[in-house]
Amino acid sequence: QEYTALKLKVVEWAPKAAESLKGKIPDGVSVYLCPATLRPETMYGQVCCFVGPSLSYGVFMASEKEYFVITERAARNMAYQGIFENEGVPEKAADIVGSDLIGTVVHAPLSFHPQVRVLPMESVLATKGTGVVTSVPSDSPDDFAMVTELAKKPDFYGIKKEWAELEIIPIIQTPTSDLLAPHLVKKLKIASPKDAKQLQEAKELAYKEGFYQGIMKVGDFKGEKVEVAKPKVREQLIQNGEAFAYSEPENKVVSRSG
Ligand code: ZZB
Repeated sequence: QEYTALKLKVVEWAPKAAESLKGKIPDGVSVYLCPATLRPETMYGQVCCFVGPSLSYGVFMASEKEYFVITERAARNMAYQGIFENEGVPEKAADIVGSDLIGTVVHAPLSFHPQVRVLPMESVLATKGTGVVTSVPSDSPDDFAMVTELAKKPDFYGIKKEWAELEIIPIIQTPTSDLLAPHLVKKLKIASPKDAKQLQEAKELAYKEGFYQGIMKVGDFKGEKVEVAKPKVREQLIQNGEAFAYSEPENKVVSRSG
């Protein structure tokens, strides 16, 4: 699976993160949360960045001046792929649990909302991507369901309501809608992030319709087909040093028949 890993630079740590990282990261370095995405063309619509609250993350040295917050598993893959200056074994500066990252302010490249918050999402898998997920509720049904839930129960999730209420701006026009994810969530009567089966269906529909029938509504490739714009946006992000290519082996499914 070939992902685009985005670099969301930390602007301000949440108090718990600041406390737990104190003295562990050199002064003057940039620290980034690095979500892995298959939809670089949707980055204009980022409204927050999800971490799994109970997942373990590390702060890994990518170069002398840049550190990445990702899972240990992703760091090992990256070290192996030559993404880090030191090839081989990743160098970890600190450990941090997802819940301590919540509330951290990061800079989201290309987004209409240049600064977004780190928010919790229980369904983030430790075994996929980097364990960090950037949220685009206009085009990802999972993300729309989650931000809706967070805005409904901010106290339960230990966040401020306004962190989950950034405006959802249309990014891609398709024959059915310019806000495909909210449209599908409504159409399939998805009530919460727990409706996993319908969310899976909505995701598949959104991928297909977005990719084959979508037209960019915003950005440098406005008016172009998503199919055509996707690699161009990706290349632009990489050229600007705001993203990098990250691939991971397909998860092996253990066959019953051996
Ligand atoms: C931004 C984005 C915008 C995404 C969109 C999707 C969509 P998939 O689809 O299952 O193969 N993701 C990445 N890592 C994780 C993780 N560890 N746990 C849970 N979700 C994760 O996985 C790829 C997508 O799943 C990624 O692309 C990421 O969300 C999320 F408009 O990034 B995406 C219709 C989907 N639209």
